[in-house]
Amino acid sequence: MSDVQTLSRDAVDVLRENDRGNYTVPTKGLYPFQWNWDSCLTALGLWHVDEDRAWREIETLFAHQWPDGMVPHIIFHVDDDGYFPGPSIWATGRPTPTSGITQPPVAGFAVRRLWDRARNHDVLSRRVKALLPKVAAWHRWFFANRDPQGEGLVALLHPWESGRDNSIDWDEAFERVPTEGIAPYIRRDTQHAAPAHRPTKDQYDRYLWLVEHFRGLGWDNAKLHDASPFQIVDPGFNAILLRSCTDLADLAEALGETAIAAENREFARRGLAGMESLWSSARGQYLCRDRTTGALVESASIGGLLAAFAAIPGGRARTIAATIETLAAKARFIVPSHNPDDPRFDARRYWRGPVWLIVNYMIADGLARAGAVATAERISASSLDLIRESGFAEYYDPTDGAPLGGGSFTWTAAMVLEILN
Ligand code: 9YW
Repeated sequence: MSDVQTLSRDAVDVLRENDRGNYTVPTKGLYPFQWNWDSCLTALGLWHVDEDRAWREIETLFAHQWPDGMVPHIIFHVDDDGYFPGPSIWATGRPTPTSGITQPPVAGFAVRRLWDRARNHDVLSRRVKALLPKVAAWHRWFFANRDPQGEGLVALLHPWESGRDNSIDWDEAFERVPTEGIAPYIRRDTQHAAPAHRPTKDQYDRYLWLVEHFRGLGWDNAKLHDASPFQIVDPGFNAILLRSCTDLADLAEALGETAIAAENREFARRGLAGMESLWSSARGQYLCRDRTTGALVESASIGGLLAAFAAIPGGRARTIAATIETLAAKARFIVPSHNPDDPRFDARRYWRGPVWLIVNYMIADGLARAGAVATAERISASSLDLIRESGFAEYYDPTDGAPLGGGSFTWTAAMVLEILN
């Protein structure tokens, strides 16, 4: 068997192991439910195995969309005490329990990519037409609830929304999140994965304070933004949203849904203009903005490189490619989730240094579109090297490639199928 065949076969095995019929768990034990952006990226990998199943992954997610348009970050399809915080802590009152916050809106991108590859558009068009208004409602929800001043960019109200839970980007803002009064709790994640590779207790206390605070407001999205002491405009998150807006607009246009197309085109136009205010020439990348202070966050994380996923100006994309080339001289594997020169960099702790294949995939996709093909290829090659050395882990140490966090990880396997094909 060739190298490519072996990698593909092993990736398909991981997807099968974690398949629960209509959705896929990120990995057994550590994450036993459906996660939002995991599912959308996983659908891309599933397509290589079973096209119908790929669409079903996304349809299942949207079956649990909230009436106001939000698509929650976790759907608790089954009971499982192995994960904390479970449904009783979130207490969102949904028919199938869900969390009360959202995650990077990669669905618009995924749906368009699946459509572009579809073997038979006639068979799929009814199905896709049913999904389009749901994705559009989620995008509308973002701008209505997370951009109250109409800046064109949306804020995260909880680090878990970013998908980059304990990034250095949140450290300063997190100082302002209290911990007093939170209910006693027992973490489960540290029973499945090494505590030194996970967020700290201090961070968990703050994550939970925010959950309890929002729960106290009845999960009313009209109130949460202004009531949150944590409001961060993350360039990576916004780039995913803006890319999804553009992709949804293209798809809607192709299917004759002109109102959805026009609305999403406008979201993308305003957002891309707004992204300029996050650019840092000194660092050769975008930075987060703390909306509570208005200041840029001096933290060179992968969030500012992931911005290349959206249609940013070509010059910005080329600078990001050059920045990634400098990171390649500092770490054996790219792209580290934080710049190794920063004293806060931690090669093994979750989003404070390790490499994540999903982020690699999105950055490489954006750079290739912008013409920075050599860097895009270098990122993809480094991603496959990690798999060959260390298998399908949740994340990897960029200095030595050690596999970290959960094993047999779904979206890592999905990205391998994407890179190989
Ligand atoms: C958690 C499932 C999720 C991802 C996030 C990642 C981690 C931990 O795992 O979150 O408890 O939700 O940070 O991006 O969706 O893979």
